[in-house]
Amino acid sequence: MRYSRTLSTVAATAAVVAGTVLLPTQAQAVGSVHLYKIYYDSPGTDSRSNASLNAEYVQIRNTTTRAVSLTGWSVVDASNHKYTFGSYSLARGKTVTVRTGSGTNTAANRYQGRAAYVWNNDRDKATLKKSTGAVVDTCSYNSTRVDYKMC
Ligand SMILES: [Ca+2]
Ligand SMILES: [Ca+2]
Repeated sequence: MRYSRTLSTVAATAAVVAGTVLLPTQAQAVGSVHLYKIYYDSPGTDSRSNASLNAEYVQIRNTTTRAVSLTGWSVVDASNHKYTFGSYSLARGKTVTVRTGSGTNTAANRYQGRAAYVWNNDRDKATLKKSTGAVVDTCSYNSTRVDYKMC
């Protein structure tokens, strides 16, 4: 028992060392910034109240190991309604919620400041673009049976 425990301790130590050594290489290859969820039919009657508008949102997640600047990035719908991020950095492992209505921007919530809905209740398509216009991700849905889409 003592011998095998020593061996496993050595193995575990070696794994930790190997992991540490490999981490910088892996960090660049693992994860992405992507569309995560679209909540397109806000709960209840679509009254266009600010609360209802803000219950409609699109989420973007950063699964990389580094903060990613989204400054100048945009999200557009199928009709080319466009939201462009101002100065903003999405921390590693975090999700940002881009709400349709008005509000005060925070790290977790950004506001499009619209008076009408963006995400159609039946079908639509979100496209996430870099400031260069390069497409990072897309997410489509075509259903009225559910109120949101996990991308
Ligand atoms: Ca609704
Ligand atoms: Ca739309």
